[in-house]
Amino acid sequence: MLVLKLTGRIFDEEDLVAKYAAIIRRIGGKVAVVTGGGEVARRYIAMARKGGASNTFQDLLGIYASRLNALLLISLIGDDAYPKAPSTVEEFLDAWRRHRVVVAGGFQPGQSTATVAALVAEAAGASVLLNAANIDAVYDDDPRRNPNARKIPTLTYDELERILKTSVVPGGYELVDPWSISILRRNCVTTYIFDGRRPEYVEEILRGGNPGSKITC
Ligand code: U5P
Repeated sequence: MLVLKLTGRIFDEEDLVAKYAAIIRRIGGKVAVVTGGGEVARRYIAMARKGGASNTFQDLLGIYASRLNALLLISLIGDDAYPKAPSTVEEFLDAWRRHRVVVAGGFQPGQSTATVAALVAEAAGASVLLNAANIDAVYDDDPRRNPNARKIPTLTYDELERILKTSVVPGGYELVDPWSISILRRNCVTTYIFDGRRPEYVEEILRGGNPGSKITC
C-alpha cells in the first residue's frame, strides 16, 4: 500500500502529471493519492479575498481546485481509480474498499490538503506517507535567505514542529500544517518529503532510499 501526497504545483506542469499517473498505473498494490490546489487554488482564493469573500468561500475554492487536480489524475489513471474525488473520510474509506486507486483533494474548510493526506494515511492504516513537495527537503533555516541552511535528512515530528516555529520553511504551511503533524504522530506514520519535480524518487523511496527528508515519530 502506498499513500502519496502531491503538491498542487505538479499540476502546473503537464509532463509531471503524466509521469505520476504512469507511476501509479505501474505500481502494484493499492495507492491512495491526495492532490493539492496549486496555482489555480491560489489565483481563485486571491480573487475571492480581494472581492471580500468569506474564509469559508476562499477555502471552498481551494477545495474545488484540489479536486479538479484530483480528477485530472483520475482521468489519466483509468479504470483502476475510483472515478471521483471523495469529499469525506467516510467516502474515502468506502471507495478504498472497492478500488485499487483512490485520489482525493480537499475535504472541508479550515485545513490544507496536508491534513487530508494525514487523515487518509490514518484511515488506510498506512505506516508511510510519501510527500512530493514544492521543496526538496526540510532545512534547518530558510535556504532562500540563508545560503548556509542545511538539509536535514532525518528528523522527528517534535523536531519538525520546532523548526516550523523558529524559521520559515518555504511552502512550510503547505508541507505540513499543525493538525497534520498531530495526526501523523499519533499513528507513528513515517513521512518522506522529497522534490515533487522528481517523480522517479517515488520508486527510489520504495527501494529504501531517502532523497529528501524522512520524518519519524
Ligand atoms: N483546503 C481546505 N480544506 C481542505 C483542503 C484544502 O479548505 O481539506 C483549501 C485551503 O484554502 C488550501 C487550499 O489552502 O484549499 C489549497 O490546498 P493546498 O494546496 O494548500 O493544500
